[in-house]
Amino acid sequence: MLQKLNEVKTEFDSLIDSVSAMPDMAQFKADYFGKKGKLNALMGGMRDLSVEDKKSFGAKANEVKQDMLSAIDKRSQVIELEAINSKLEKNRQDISWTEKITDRGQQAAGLHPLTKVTRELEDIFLSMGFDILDGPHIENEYYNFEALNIPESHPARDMQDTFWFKDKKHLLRTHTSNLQIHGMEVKKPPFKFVGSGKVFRCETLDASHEAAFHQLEGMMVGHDIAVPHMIHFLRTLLSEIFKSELKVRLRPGFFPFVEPGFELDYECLLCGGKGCSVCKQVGWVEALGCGMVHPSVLRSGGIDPNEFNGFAFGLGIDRLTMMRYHIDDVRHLHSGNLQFSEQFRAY
Ligand code: FA5
Repeated sequence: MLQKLNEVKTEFDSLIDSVSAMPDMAQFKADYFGKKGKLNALMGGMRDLSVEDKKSFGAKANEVKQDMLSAIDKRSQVIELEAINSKLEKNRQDISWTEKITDRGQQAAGLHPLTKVTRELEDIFLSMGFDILDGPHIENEYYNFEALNIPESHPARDMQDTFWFKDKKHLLRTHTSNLQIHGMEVKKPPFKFVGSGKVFRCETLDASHEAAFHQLEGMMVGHDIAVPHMIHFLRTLLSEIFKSELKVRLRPGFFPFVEPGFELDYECLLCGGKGCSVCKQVGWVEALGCGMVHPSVLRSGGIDPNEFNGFAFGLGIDRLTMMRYHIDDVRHLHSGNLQFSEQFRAY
């Protein structure tokens, strides 16, 4: 019996390393340990042994059994590891292209010229003690028109071609003047703030007109504020931005939310005032609208016009950026063309 046990063990040892897949291992295990397995068959023969021999054979058989089981475990682990490795090998991905990307050289990112100018404008106003506010692009009639002294039937509503939502109550703001109302709702006078962002108009596009462009709104409310205060702030702003005196002219302008109202033009820096497509051959470019805040607008903001007054202005950031960097068409700014934007990285 012992000899047979040794033979079974020797055969087991010589075969186990040739088992190379888990289903085969299950069969191999059953060949020895299954009901009709070789080890079970041997155990069956124990019936004929003396008690003494039964004991010693039983102990030996158990020892061999444990050895075989742990050999099966070990071999199974190897088979599973090999299966994982071969799967990985089959699914190997070539990611050497990532090295090729870095080989092309990494380019430093840069800010868009509009972002640069907006940040400069905000810094200038911060240094003059203004706060910075933000407001929604999607507005209702009240903030964009009504509270700004533009009632429903007012012809001024047609001055800015509006993108309306289907509900006919919401719109894409046509100017940043909505910030005046939002600002007055959260601030107690005296105050001064600016806020900038995108505005939208259903415009015919040309070198100086975009349908989605940027404005910076400013508002200052307090006691005894007069037009010269407003001119002082706007002059300071322009000379800081252009780092030199710029030829400007102020002319009367109509906006229902200011009285008196003005428009400020600067000499076209692209043609030096001679006339070009940006200034429509007149030598001047419309930079901003401004004026003394209309009493009914102050009232919309809960401010008593008998006690407080102030000025407001709305500046076109795109056109200012064009003058600043000598860009001859506003549409370049919105083209998303990297060759265009990259020129400004160094500025
Ligand atoms: C307004 O939008 C008034 N809300 C400005 C204002 C604010 C007046 C506070 C008084 C008090 P206007 O439509 O003129 O005004 O636009 C202001 C500036 O935005 C213009 O001077 C111009 O520089 C710029 N702008 C206007 N339309 C366009 C356009 N289609 N593309 C690029 N810039 C534009």
